[in-house]
Formats: sequence, C-alpha cells, structure tokens
Amino acid sequence: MHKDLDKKKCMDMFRQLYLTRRYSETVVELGDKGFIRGPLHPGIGMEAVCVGVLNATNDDDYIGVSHRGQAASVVRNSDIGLLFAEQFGKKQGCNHGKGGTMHFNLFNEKRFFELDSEVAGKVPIFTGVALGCKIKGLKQISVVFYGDGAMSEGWVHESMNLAKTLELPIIFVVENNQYAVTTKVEYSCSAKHLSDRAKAYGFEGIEVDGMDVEKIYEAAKDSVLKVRSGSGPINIVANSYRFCGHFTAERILNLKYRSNEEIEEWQKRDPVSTWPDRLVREKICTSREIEAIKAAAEQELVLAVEFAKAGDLPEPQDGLKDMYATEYAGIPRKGWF
Ligand SMILES: Cc1ncc(C[n+]2csc(CCOP(=O)(O)OP(=O)(O)O)c2C)c(N)n1
Ligand SMILES: [Mg+2]
Repeated sequence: MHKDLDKKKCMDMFRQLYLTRRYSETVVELGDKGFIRGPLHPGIGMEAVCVGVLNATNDDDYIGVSHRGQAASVVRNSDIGLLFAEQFGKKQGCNHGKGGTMHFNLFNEKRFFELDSEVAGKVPIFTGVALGCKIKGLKQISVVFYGDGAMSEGWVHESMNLAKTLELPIIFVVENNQYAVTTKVEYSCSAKHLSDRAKAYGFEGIEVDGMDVEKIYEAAKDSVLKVRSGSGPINIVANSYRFCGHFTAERILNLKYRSNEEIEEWQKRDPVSTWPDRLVREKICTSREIEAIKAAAEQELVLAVEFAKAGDLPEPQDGLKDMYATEYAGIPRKGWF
C-alpha cells in the first residue's frame, strides 16, 4: 500500500467511492420516478479516477470535472442535499435550481466546476486558470478531467500546446471509459496509447489502471508534486469503464454497441467492491467497519433526498438573478414577467 494511505485515508476513499456510486444510482432512480428531468450521465464504474486524483490534490487546488464527475463533490465534502436539490431544480440547490442536471458548479466554495455539458469545454478554461496561477505566483495547480472522446477536440490540443509552451501548472486527466457515446476509442483516436499525445507536445504522459484507486492516487501524487514545483504540465490517462449507458435515455434506445461479456469483464474490477475487499484482506480494516461506512452513507442519502423533496421551485423572477449582465440592450427587462 502507498505510504500515504493510512487506515483513515483508505477508509475515507472507500466512503467516497461508495457514496458517489450510491449518489449516482439514486439520481437514476429518482429520474425514473419523475423527480429529476432531462437525461442523466452517471459515471458508474469510473469513480476511482476522480477519487484517486482528488485525494492527491490540496483543497484549494482548482478542479474542472467532466459531465461524469459526481465523485468530485463527494471528495470535496459537498453537502449532497444541495446537489440533489439542484438536480430537482429547487431554489435550495447549489445553483438555486438554475443549473439542473447538467450544469452545476461549486466554484466559489469548493474551487471546482462540476457537470458541464460542453464536451472538453473546461479544458481551455482550466488551462487559463493555470495561467492565472502562474502569473499571480500562486502555489495552487489546476486539474482538468475529460473523456477519451473529448481528447480529440481541437481546443484540447491548443490547450496542451499552450500549457507546455508556457510551462503551466496543470494536470490533464483523461477518463478513458473506452467509448464516446457509442464510438469505441480505437475508432476515434489515431494514437495507440492516448498518453502519446502529451509526448507529442513535449510533456509527460502516464497511463494508469483507472479501476485501481491506489494506482491512480500514486500517479496523481507524483504528478501533483512535479507540477506544483513548476515543471510544467502532465497528462494522466486513466483506463476505466462505465458500467451504465452513456445516458439514462440509452435504455429505451436499446443500442447494441458493446457486449454483455465486455461489461461483465470490467465489472469484475469494480473499485467499489475490490477496494474494500483488499482493505479487509490486508487487515487494514474489518468488514464490520466497511458495513458501518455503507450504513452511514445510506443515511446521508436519505436525508439529502428528503431535503431536496421538501425544497421550493424558483420563482420566475429568480431567472434574472445571478447574472453577469444586468442590462440587456434592446430588451425591455421589466416587461418580461
Ligand atoms: C462540444 C460538444 N460536442 C458534442 C457533444 C455531445 N456529446 C455529449 S457527451 C459526448 C461523448 C463524450 O465522450 P467522452 O469525451 O469520451 O466522455 P464520456 O461521455 O465517455 O464520459 C458527446 C459527443 C457535446 N455535449 N458537446
Ligand atoms: Mg468516453
């Protein structure tokens, strides 16, 4: 076991893996029951990537997570009730019900943007954040997560090139779940190893087992140390898998783009079960302690869902709050409602 991973940290990482998994499953159930509208993009199966990387960062580092990055909220100890309330579109949500299922963030309090529907859109933004850290001489670094499909977007390449040219303090984390919707990574990407792309821009690219939270932590810890010391960007490619469909609507579309055998093979390496099994096997904790973490997480979820259900929908005029602009040329603002 990595030397930093003492019992408390190991168990905390299990709590984060389990709570994220159950949070995502609960969101899907609530969507099916009509409490949450719109398609949902859970990261079921991919939790270890975000958990491993974020545990290696400091709380004040800047994090941009992908549309499957639900684990980031849990690792940064966000109130899950605020997240459910946001998904329900309630005023009490972390973005006052205006972000909904696909656009919420906790940038001010937790220093991360979560869930954003624009594939790869956060990559140039967080390259800019890294540039800001460098110009201001801050010790914080920027970490941005994106998918294997996003990796072929043009602005990712512009960002990687700029990050190396200016030696920016940024870690590019590719959550390679093998597919972009239904397109297999081998079909969309010319490089055999996605990490070769970083090498083409002159910086280090690392491939890591995205189902093994310890290995991800280890790669991230080394990378964070190097990047914080000013040695320029690093790319971590975490090879992982989503057990669920691309989005919840996939179940009715009945798409056949991968076999059940392939899904089952990856499920054998599910971090939500292999990690606690290892902790018990290596006598780091007991199965009773694991069960206690699960029970506490279930309780937290029940309270969070109750909070969201009891919340209120925003008023129409709330739509004009929290805007950057207060005047709209040519639009009679007062006449809207
Ligand atoms: C700029 C942009 N292009 C296309 C889409 C539609 N879209 C949403 S998710 C997705 C697939 C992204 O694949 P990947 O980057 O591998 O992330 P994953 O969904 O697998 O986590 C696409 C094409 C979008 N939301 N934004
Ligand atoms: Mg993908």
